[in-house]
Amino acid sequence: MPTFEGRFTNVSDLRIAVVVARFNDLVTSKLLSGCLDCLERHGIDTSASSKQLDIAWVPGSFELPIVAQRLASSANYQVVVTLGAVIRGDTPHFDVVVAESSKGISAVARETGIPIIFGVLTTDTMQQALERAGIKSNLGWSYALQALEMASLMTVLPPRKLS
Ligand code: INI
Repeated sequence: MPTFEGRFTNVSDLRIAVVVARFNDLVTSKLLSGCLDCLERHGIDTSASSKQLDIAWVPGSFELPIVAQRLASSANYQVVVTLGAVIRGDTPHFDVVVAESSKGISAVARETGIPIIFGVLTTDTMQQALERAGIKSNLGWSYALQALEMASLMTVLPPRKLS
């Protein structure tokens, strides 16, 4: 009985795209910093001339799925990380933005077969979002780890034969 697990090593051929929402960029830029720090410490070249990492900025979390879809379907990346922050207190249409973003991101992953990491913070207050983006811990770091794990796991799973 095989057990399939992702690893965090052998990253030299890995190509990753990160899509970041500019809305609440006080939070999302910190998530991005945490994400890049983790990738760099696991051996990914995060320099400006990197061939392993591309970053795309979108206006808000609502736009994450369409850009994740374009990047995932390019066949240039083994995993895509999406980063956003939707804050209930400041957002009358919080539920709409969160639902569209989360449903869209999971649909893209299933459609393309490329793992898309859901790195969208959904909190009641800006304070809670900042706590998760560096004041207490930085979830950007965790999203990067999940990306490495999923990219690796997909290489050891049986190939998709049915569409
Ligand atoms: N986008 C976010 O990422 N977070 C939010 O909290 C937010 N609020 O508050 O509305 C938000 N709105 C913008 C939305 O994602 C789209 O960019 C916009 O509706 C244009 O399509």
